[in-house]
Amino acid sequence: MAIEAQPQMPRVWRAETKPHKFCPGCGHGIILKALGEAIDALNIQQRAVFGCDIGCSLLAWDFFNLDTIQTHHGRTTPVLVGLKRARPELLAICYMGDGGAYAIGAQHLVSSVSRNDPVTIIVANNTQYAMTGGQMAPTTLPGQKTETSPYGRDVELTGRPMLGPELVATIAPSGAYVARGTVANVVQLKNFIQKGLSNQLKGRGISFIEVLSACPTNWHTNAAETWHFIEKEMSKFFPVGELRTPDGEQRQEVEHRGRQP
Ligand SMILES: Cc1ncc(C[n+]2csc(CCOP(=O)(O)OP(=O)(O)O)c2C)c(N)n1
Ligand code: SF4
Ligand SMILES: [Mg+2]
Repeated sequence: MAIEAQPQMPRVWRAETKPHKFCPGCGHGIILKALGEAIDALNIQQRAVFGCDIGCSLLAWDFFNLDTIQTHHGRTTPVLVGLKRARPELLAICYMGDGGAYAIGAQHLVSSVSRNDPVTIIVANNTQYAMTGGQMAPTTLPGQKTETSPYGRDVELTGRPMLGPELVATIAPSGAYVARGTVANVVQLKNFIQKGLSNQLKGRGISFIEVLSACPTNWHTNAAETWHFIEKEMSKFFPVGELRTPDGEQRQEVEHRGRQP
């Protein structure tokens, strides 16, 4: 039987809202709202492709009215780099957790940064593997208790917390944009994400934004404790601010408090 060609339906862009699937108090929803607002502000809906990883980030697979690809543990970056090479006019947004970006997917991140791939990577740092129940990740703070560090992370045994943006800022060629934002400052976060997307629009180089994010479910914290942990504990190790701007200039305002032994 002959199959009739379907008429091409025009894509309709309209403001919609839907309930999210994250736990109450989760940081992912805040980051994604900032991302959505940045996409709207730049009016790039028709060119943007959203890539999400395995982990709680994948719960965003149907949030945006954008073409979306979901991959596993840090592979979002190479998959979207491939897409960007095939379709350079598209805007590739790679969204993943700290486990995906800095553990099993670390080699993809390093390779991509070395090549200065023109994609925008956003990493939600919640100091652990959240979706699988709160295991220790490269970002777990010294002494922090997780499912796999019940007595607190021993840095002598397991190393110090991974400083993703500092690593990227050190090895990225010129044209890179690198920043660390926080869900505790959404206006600044949206600004950082918008700058990262603009950098890709201008074809300058890779853009990398880490975001300090909340996971009250696995931290076992109430609202006040959650905020305290982000603002007082996490930001001590992971200083918030811009680390590299597209002209290659190193920003000075970031205090590297996390480097202390
Ligand atoms: C290749 C691969 N390895 C391991 C897993 C198991 N796994 C699923 S989610 C997850 C943790 C993800 O943690 P993170 O990237 O930090 O995201 P979060 O859930 O914290 O937002 C792991 C290890 C997987 N799905 N695929
Ligand atoms: S487990 Fe943590 S990161 Fe995952 S949805 Fe719940 S609060 Fe968010
Ligand atoms: Mg995580």
